Amino acid sequence: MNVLIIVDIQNDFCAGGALAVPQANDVIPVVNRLARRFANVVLTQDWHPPDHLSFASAHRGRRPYETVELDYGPQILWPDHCVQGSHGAEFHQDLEVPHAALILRKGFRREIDSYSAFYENDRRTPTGLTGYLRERGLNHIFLAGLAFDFCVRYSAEDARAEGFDVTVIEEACRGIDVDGSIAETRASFTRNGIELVG
Ligand code: VGL
Ligand code: ZN
Repeated sequence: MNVLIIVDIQNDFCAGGALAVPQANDVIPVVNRLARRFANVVLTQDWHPPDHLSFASAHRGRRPYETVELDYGPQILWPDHCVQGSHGAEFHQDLEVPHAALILRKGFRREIDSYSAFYENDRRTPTGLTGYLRERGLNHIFLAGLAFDFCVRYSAEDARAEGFDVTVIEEACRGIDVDGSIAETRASFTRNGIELVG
């Protein structure tokens, strides 16, 4: 059975947001239309405490888009974004998916970022999403949302590694592109048997 996972369509990733993804707002009507074709929909929501270690502001002398070493390996630093309870963390008001059955929040632990909807950035701490999808018999995952080269990418790779069939719908995604990360994402999808359509 199919499930659509809509990744992080939140104010901070849209126009005027703290970590705005170029052309992010263009995907909202595309995603709304797409979602109507799926009986099963999951939304993810980036959801950080105010002093999250993925924020450049949490590291003295560091700037956004620099990379630092954290306990679990390299971490790109971001502008403060998607702070729990803030306007920036809310879903964009034009996102219309009333039948979404689950909202999965991620990145809520101060010490670990979580791009993927399945595992935090230590690649070991599960979010519980695999169990949810398996218990519900949802074995083919379609992905849409923001950002193509971070949260969509890591979610797709982990989903594939967990044994799901994975299709990423490119016209329903937009990327950030840090140092060629969009091209790298496409190459990784090809290598890993992740279908890219649209
Ligand atoms: C994301 C960077 C930081 C994303 C989240 O949703 O792709 N990117 N936090
Ligand atoms: Zn984040």
